[in-house]
Amino acid sequence: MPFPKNFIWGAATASYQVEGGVYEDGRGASIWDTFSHTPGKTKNGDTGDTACDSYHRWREDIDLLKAMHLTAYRFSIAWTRIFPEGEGKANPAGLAWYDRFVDALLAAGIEPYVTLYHWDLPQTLQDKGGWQNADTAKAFAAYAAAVAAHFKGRVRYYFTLNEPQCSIGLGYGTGVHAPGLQLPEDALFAAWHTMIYAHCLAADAIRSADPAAKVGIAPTGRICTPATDAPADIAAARAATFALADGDWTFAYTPALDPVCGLGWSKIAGGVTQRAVDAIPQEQRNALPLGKPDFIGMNIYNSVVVRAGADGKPQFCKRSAGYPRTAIGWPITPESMEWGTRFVWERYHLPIYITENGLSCTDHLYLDGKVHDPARIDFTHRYLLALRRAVDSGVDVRGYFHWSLLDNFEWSEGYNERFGLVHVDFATGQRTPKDSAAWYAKVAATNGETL
Ligand code: IFM
Repeated sequence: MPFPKNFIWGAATASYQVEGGVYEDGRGASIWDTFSHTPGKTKNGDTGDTACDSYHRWREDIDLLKAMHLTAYRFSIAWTRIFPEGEGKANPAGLAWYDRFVDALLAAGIEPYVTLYHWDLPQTLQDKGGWQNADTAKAFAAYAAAVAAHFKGRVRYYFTLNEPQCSIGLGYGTGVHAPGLQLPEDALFAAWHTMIYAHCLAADAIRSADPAAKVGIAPTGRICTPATDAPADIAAARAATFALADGDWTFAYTPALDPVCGLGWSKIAGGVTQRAVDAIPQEQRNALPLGKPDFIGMNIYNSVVVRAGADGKPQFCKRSAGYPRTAIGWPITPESMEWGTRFVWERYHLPIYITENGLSCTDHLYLDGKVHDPARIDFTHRYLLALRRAVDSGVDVRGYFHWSLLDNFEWSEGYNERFGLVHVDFATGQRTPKDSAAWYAKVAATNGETL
């Protein structure tokens, strides 16, 4: 059975992970330039200086999307190409590059889904406190307004933030991502809040600049799936999915979605974070309704199994020995698609896009010149079947974006992890579609009928 009519099939990337060209056309430095150039921060000292060289090879990327019958591309705009200093005067050369790119996508019949912030904060703003400074939220809104006004009528779908869980949790909490800070809990929550405030101001700015544009946010987070179909296990899995534990609250959907979907902060505050919630200035609380998204983007990779304990409370189940996992070591759990989307739909009642899903494999060119990646085909097949079960049960899922179109710069893992449907030789930039690209092309062409 096919997916619903008008279901969107796409692929996703992010600016710093694929573009390269970091010194071109007046682009300013971002925190990832600084971080990746700091010794010891990324595997092998890898940087995004060249990445997939999409800044120059973008026509090939569009051809690849077309060859896969994909009708949507989720990519991010590099804030520092538009505002090299984060704010102030826009850079015409930066806008011109995205003009060429967006126009070519549209000419190819591919709808742009633009992410405004995929972790590459202008370094100049970081120097003024980054997400610890509420002015960053205002600068983000000004950037969003400029982009929405410029691309009015050409870009219809925006995601403000990609995975605040990682920008804040990993960037300001554990410090394994840029800018590499390790803030105490209250300060961490304050930075988190600035980012949510930024989403709200930006959503408002986009809608003012282009009333026809639709705005979403693309978080990730812990998904818990029930050990059995027993109602008690399902209730326990749902509760554990949205629960916030001190020390682990950054890795949940709740603190990203509750406040902007009208459920407020108070339900998510517990322990240490309650103090920080109480400290949010009234003016910033008042902005929350502006951030109500038109849809939710979910970046789904895996989940944990939960059962109801004797007292009904969630109990986390141990994974079986030798459980299936990807090259990076993440568990393979297709059920995360079904239950994750169901739980988020039940809680927020907003349309959902799967804005990321995929895996890293140890892909290489075989003697026959091809890249055989049966693991990616099997993984994606299983996750899509699970997604269709959710759709069949009434969850409003509008589209699926595979992560990623290309092998690319995997942040602190450097180029070690290959997530692409298309293999990239990082020495030459040569693209080779993997077997999974041909397989996914059939899925897209038949709207999932072949699954
Ligand atoms: O590569 C990342 C992406 O930038 C954000 N979501 C997860 C992907 C795989 O780790």
